[in-house]
Amino acid sequence: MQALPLPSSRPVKTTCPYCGVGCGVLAIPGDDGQWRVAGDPDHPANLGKLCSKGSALAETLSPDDRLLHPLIGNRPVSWDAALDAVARGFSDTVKRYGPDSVAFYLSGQLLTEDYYVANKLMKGFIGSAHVDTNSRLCMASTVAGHKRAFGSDTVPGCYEDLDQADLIVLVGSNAAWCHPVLYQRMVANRRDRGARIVNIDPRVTATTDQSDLQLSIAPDGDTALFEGLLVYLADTGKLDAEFIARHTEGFDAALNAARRGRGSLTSLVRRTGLPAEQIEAFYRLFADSERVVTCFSQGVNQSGAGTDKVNAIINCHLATGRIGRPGMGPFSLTGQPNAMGGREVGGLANQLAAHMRFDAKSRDMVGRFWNAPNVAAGEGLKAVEMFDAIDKGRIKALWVMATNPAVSLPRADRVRDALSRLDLLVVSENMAVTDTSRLAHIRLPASAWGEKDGTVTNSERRISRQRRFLPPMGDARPDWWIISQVGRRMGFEDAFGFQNAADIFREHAALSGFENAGGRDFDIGGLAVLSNAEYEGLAPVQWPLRRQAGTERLFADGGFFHPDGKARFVAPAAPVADGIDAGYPLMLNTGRVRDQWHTMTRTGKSARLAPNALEPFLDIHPLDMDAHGLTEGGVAKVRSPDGGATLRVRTNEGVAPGNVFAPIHWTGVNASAGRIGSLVHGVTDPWSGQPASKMTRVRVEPLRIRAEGFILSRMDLDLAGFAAYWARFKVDGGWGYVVAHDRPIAWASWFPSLARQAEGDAVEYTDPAAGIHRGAVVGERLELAAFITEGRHDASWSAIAPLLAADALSTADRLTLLSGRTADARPDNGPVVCACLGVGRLQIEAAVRDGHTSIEALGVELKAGTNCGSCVPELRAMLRSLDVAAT
Ligand SMILES: Nc1nc2c(c(=O)[nH]1)N[C@H]1C(S)=C(S)[C@@H](COP(=O)(O)OP(=O)(O)OC[C@H]3O[C@@H](n4cnc5c(=O)[nH]c(N)nc54)[C@H](O)[C@@H]3O)O[C@H]1N2
Ligand SMILES: Nc1nc2c(c(=O)[nH]1)N[C@H]1C(S)=C(S)[C@@H](COP(=O)(O)OP(=O)(O)OC[C@H]3O[C@@H](n4cnc5c(=O)[nH]c(N)nc54)[C@H](O)[C@@H]3O)O[C@H]1N2
Ligand code: SF4
Ligand SMILES: [Mo]
Repeated sequence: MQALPLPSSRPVKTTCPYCGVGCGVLAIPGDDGQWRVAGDPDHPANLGKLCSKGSALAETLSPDDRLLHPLIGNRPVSWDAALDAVARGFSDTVKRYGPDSVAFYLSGQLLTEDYYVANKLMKGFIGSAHVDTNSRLCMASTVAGHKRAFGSDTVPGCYEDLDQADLIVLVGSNAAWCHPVLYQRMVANRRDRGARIVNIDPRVTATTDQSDLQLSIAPDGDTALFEGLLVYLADTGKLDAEFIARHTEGFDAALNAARRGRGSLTSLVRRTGLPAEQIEAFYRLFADSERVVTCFSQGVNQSGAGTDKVNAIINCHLATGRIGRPGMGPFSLTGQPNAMGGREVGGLANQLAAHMRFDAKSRDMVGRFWNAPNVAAGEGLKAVEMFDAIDKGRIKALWVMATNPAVSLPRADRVRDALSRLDLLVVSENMAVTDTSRLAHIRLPASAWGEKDGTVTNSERRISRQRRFLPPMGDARPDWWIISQVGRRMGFEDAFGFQNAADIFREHAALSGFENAGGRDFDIGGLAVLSNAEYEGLAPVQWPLRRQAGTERLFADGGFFHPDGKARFVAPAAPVADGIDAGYPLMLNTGRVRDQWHTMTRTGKSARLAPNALEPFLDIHPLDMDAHGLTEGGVAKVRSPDGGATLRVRTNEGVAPGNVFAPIHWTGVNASAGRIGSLVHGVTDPWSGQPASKMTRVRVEPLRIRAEGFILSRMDLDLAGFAAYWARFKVDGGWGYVVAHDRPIAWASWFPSLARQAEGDAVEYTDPAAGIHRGAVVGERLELAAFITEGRHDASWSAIAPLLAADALSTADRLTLLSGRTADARPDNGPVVCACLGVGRLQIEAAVRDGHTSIEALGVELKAGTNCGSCVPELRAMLRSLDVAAT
């Protein structure tokens, strides 16, 4: 591998490794050797803005918890030994059982170059197509819907459309939290140009806050709603007859099917769960706004009918010719930073490479281009099928890169069992311990954000460079290097001789343009001639990019990628009725919180991001809470036919009765039983194979709590056996834990055995009559503190957390510690609400009491909400509730 020189004193332009908005980031070196991050004002995706997660990136760069050396079992080994073992393991398995006995499971968090090499090795040289990716859980239904409609997986529009639209329809998207910088662009359009926003989501979310119309739709009611819209557009004369005639096929059939499916208004009301007035209000807005963008995300994709939902939406845009023109079009908001890049290289099991399929012509072409002996004969297994095949012993060796399937796949307990049965599990990771890597035979340390180099493609088809500004941590190496080394050791020296990321990118670009006379949408052939220096300096560009500058929008004048150049209307299948199961009366919806990214391996390292959601929770309507014997702030045991989870109960009137909601971020590493994937059923969409992760039937019952409290610790603790329920969160200087016991606490034995996990002198204060138990382990510094109360807990972890961050413990602090405060009675700001600027709940409450009773006034007084704006809905909710309390 050629080592590129590291930049030293100037800011480095790179991109955020989280969501698909793809914000440009400046990494800025400080005099103290620390790095700061800021939004890149020149990047077209964000024009200098970042959200709370992006702003906290510098806090994730520490060596804590990193995987630093290749490990076989738990034994550190040299790279040579590890790579030989991986290559031998895969070669031997292929020799014994054939190419279909091995698989790769990849991720939209790999860079395009990493992804390209992995796909080439498996599909071209090992000769199996069992390469799938976590994008199967994420964007697969959109890919399938795009291909059915357009003949290609093409996002037609660009971000500027969100600035120029008069109506923005959000379907199954909590953009305020999940695509925050784009959402703020939409909000700015609403404020400055008067654009309307319609939010279609079974839940009231932070995205509802700036919407003109909230449609709290029944789960999976979307297809009916958009079929009804197609009929309405036809009946009110809003069709673009010329566009339909010249550029599409199948309109009449789709409209007839929609008329049959829609039935009466009453049946539409029943199928969508929406009042007739709301449906009509939405239809009128859509019909009367020429410039309309429909953004959709996981509420659409993660469904048993996700592909049909995508097509029902696209149908309405094709029927009105509102596609590929400024301010209009269907717009898939992609999840991961490189969800799009993964699609481009063929990371999905049903794609070959460069948006090609497994037809004879494509296989021949790719085989010649790669000079590959063994191009896979046909499609491979999609994620859920792949893990079934592992479960059944048909796949014997698996390499997982940059994803955590033991947490994020449906039926996650079964996935975990299947992984533990593999002959060979190789995991490439940044982190030392994940639920998946715990089961690995071989662990390979991958370079993390800041250390790696390559490209990503965001939601608007824009390719940007991710640049390194740090040396690799420990023995870490870029994923592309690791895969290439294994390829060479498997006997494919020539095909995997890449020296750097630029070599790979040029080959990828050349393949996209190879024998491509315009028949394939993905063509960046124009970039195949970049020199290393040009690649290094590459400015963000949009594809297609045949010979020169990129293309902002596609399809305004047709030019679709079906052989006849026309788009297709697709009539959705009739919905399958969801049977009520009396044993599992509630419908579990799952999704994200504002400040955490997936399984928290990176955002979980930031103390600033933790307080927004400390624990895994279950949001439930107050009526259901009462009906199922739960209490606000209590703990619920949740069960589905596939598994269980234990979650904190929060009432939420924005969740419809009969539904509950839980976040996806907790794992076996950071909670007692927070893995939501263990509950989720295995239903998948018939076209895309994407799991229906938003709709699982569950039942709930209370966990009876006898004592609860918190622990703060400098070291990560093993709490197995110490509490019925616990969850870990980051604090400066160590970790915090909330804990709850379902039995009376035997403090006299409990605390000493906990204290053994820390080094220092144990001190205790207990008042058994009051049910108060407090203990600490102190040395030079505070090592551990545990506060447990029988009954409902009242002490505040945030009041003494500063002691953990301090390098030394003063005598005065030693004396006051167990009373739950610091000696100087440092103000306790409460849990952080505005993560960007670190403003706490108690500070905000005090400011409101002092008369700062508007968002603007709070912004002036505390700066809260003035950076990314994602906490504004929460500030507004606080203002409302404090206002109610005051009157
Ligand atoms: N903070 C944060 N941001 C992220 C991520 C993260 O982990 N944290 N992850 C990134 C990734 S990979 C992804 S894929 C995106 C996901 O981004 P989103 O899709 O916006 O996020 P989710 O919370 O998964 O789901 C969105 C909404 O779908 C709703 N929903 C559920 N069922 C239905 C239904 O039947 N119909 C409709 N219309 N809506 C429904 C849910 O109530 C939820 O509010 O976020 C990206 N951004
Ligand atoms: N119930 C339910 N389940 C879901 C979802 C849902 O909404 N509901 N959403 C689904 C969706 S959309 C997604 S995208 C998935 C996400 O689920 P996962 O992909 O499983 O979650 P991550 O935590 O992002 O896992 C990424 C892992 O890669 C590591 N990593 C990060 N960067 C690199 C790198 O450069 N190289 C290597 N080798 N490793 C790296 C991280 O430390 C982390 O362990 O979850 C899916 N599962
Ligand atoms: S919106 Fe936030 S998470 Fe997404 S790319 Fe931008 S800074 Fe990163
Ligand atoms: Mo995703």
